[in-house]
Amino acid sequence: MHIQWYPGHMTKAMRMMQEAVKQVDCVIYVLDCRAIASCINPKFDELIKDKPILYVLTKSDLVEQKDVKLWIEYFNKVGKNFVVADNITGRQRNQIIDKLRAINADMIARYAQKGAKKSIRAMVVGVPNTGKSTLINCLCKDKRAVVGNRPGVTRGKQWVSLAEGIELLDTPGALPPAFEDQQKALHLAFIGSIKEDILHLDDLAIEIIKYCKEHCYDDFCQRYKLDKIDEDMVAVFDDIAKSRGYLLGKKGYDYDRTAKAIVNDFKSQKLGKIMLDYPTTTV
Ligand SMILES: Nc1nc2c(ncn2[C@@H]2O[C@H](COP(=O)(O)OP(=O)(O)OP(=O)(O)O)[C@@H](O)[C@H]2O)c(=O)[nH]1
Ligand SMILES: [Mg+2]
Repeated sequence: MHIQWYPGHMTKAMRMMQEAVKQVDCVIYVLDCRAIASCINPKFDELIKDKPILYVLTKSDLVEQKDVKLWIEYFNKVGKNFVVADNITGRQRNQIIDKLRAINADMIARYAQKGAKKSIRAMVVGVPNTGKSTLINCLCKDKRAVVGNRPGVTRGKQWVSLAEGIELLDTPGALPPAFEDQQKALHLAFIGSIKEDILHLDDLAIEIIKYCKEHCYDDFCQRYKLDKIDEDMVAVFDDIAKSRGYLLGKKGYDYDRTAKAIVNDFKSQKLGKIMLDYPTTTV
């Protein structure tokens, strides 16, 4: 399976960010805890290299705490500013605001010396569907930005002001123009950052089976009441369809329904709280 998705609206989004970055003091770089390394877009890194960066690791509720700990150790080791967050509870709101103030401390001090108070302007960037708009809504305690569980929900740019003197710029999710590492592209597909229409559902389901075979064999067997995961992918589809009763009359098994079930189960954590990337690669 080869994944490539770089629609026109992403080129437009990158251009908008190139202009906007000149007007901001810092950047909030949103990474999905399930695939932190895959969410790194080298094009963002280039764009924001001169700005203070706060990494917000979202969707921490979708991974095991012991796994997130490995990333916490990593970020501490390399000395990057970060907050692990879950936008469902929004519990880390004050922590994020404090860190934003901390990374802008020099600028705040410079203005204070002149007796002036300046708001902090932060641009929120990230690959699609990582929770940028949801994070902004958590921070402003309102549903100001539109959210949705699919890539490409935010299209234009949108400024949102917080009472604390912070202004946040929501931006559309953008991917790298090409994926050199298809493993990362696959992980992005698994977390819903790639538009489903360009992925073949059965191919994606096969990749999920292969992943589970290596990383969560027992959970997979238990979910579909299988004794084993067969070497032959068609046989795995047959076994699951049989156990689930996904039949197409006398014509055999319903592979579309089987593929859909596998993909949906994976995305809704029915196959476990899976962290796809471990901190072995440089972020
Ligand atoms: N479980 C969980 N879901 C989250 C979290 N943050 C966001 N979501 C969900 O993730 C989906 C995508 O959220 P958005 O805020 O629209 O993501 P985005 O990064 O703005 O996406 P684009 O605008 O398409 O780039 C939505 O269904 C959110 O409800 C989180 O911390 N935990
Ligand atoms: Mg958005």
